[in-house]
Amino acid sequence: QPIGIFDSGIGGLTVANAIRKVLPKEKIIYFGDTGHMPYGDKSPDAIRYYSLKIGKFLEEKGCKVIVIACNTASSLAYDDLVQFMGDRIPILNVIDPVVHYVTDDMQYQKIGVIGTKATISSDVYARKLKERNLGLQVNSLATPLLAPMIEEGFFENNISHTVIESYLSSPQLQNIDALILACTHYPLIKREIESFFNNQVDILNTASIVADDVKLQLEKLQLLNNQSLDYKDEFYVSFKTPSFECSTKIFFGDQIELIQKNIWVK
Ligand code: DGN
Repeated sequence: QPIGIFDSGIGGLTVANAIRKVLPKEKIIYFGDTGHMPYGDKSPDAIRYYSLKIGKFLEEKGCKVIVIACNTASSLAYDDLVQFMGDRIPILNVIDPVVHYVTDDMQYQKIGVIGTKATISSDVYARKLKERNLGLQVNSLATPLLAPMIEEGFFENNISHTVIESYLSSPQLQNIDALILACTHYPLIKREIESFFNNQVDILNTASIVADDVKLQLEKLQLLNNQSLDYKDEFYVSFKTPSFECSTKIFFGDQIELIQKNIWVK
């Protein structure tokens, strides 16, 4: 049975890629809701509706677990997915593993969080972090330009340097010990962020933290695939363009074939 992974678009491929590295024997079915992205500016109800439809699609595809590889959907739709289908299929989000990682490491006192408007206004990171460590100072900042900028291929160039510098110079992010990249697009600008902080701040690569946790959860649930099977991963999008297909290379490492799938009308 495959692992189902979904995101608002192709940014979640950074998580799919990290999962593929730690679990090379697992088949992946990915759904990117490119027809509705960006989720970061949508209403909470819309994000919940899209996420539930995608969850149902992945369940019908026979997935043994669903990984919400999108911070925005994890912030707003995780509880709904658990409520509507959690008794049939385990649901994993990208926030809890990072919260555990940060709070198990007691050296941090002041943490920064950057993500989409929807993720930051949900305040879910600050709430979950403080539930586990009341003394932790959490400063969040919405950085809505970053995901579209990366998706357009603007990273490691003058434009991305300027945008990143302008956001990270914000007073909220001064004197932090670590920064959570609370958007699945951001691993691509990790190096630029590290150099902005002169490598003095831990920039948390959430994709690899999530992938390690997925492995742990599958072990616990005894759902790991131990045989070497001949399988082919499947990548679906709700709207396909040549530019999306091209961009898969920057997020996944390899350029992959995308299949357009309408899951909204039956
Ligand atoms: N990939 C989404 C996330 O992690 O929040 C953000 C992309 C978007 O919808 N702008």
